[in-house]
Amino acid sequence: MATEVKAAVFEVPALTYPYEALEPYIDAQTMHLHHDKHHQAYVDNANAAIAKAPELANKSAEEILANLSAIPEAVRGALRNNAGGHVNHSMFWAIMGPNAGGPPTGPVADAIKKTFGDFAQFQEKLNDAGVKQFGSGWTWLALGASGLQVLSTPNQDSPISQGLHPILGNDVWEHAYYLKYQNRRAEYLKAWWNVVNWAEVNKRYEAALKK
Ligand code: MN3
Repeated sequence: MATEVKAAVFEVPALTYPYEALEPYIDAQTMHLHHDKHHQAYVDNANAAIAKAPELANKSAEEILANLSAIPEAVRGALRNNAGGHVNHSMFWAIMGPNAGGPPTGPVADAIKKTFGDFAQFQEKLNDAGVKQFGSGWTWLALGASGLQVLSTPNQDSPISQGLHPILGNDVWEHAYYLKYQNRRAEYLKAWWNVVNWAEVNKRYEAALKK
């Protein structure tokens, strides 16, 4: 009997903390909808696209995003949006946590200071990029050939597709904040720093330095 080889499929990673753990900055209902419904939809849509292009089944979502021009045109847009959504949100859950926030620690703290002057100037820059991102998107700290940089991207576009390594990112889609903050995106961006897990951000920074 032939062994059935199951194609690799993407899965939503479980949260490592309770849904209510980021209160009062991010409410439990937003976390439930965002993690269980929105992220699941990106994963389902990415898997549906892979099913149409099974030659991609052995590629990681990051590999797909790093070279979108190599992806068959029939599924390129779907994977840009949905593999992007999967990678972006997987990072997002990981870089947040309870009993977090405060000033950065470790090597990323030094790099932020060196690049942006101090933490406050970096926060202002990242928040500003988030406020100015028209419509839906993300605001990022990413590592590139010339060091750290702040950028924003529309929709679920990943800095990976620009040859950058995302270190930290905040979701400025309305689904990330609307239940609690309504139209007040700037207020959400400011509050979000209270849930940043710098230990995890440092892990990503140190991994990116080696790439
Ligand atoms: Mn989102």
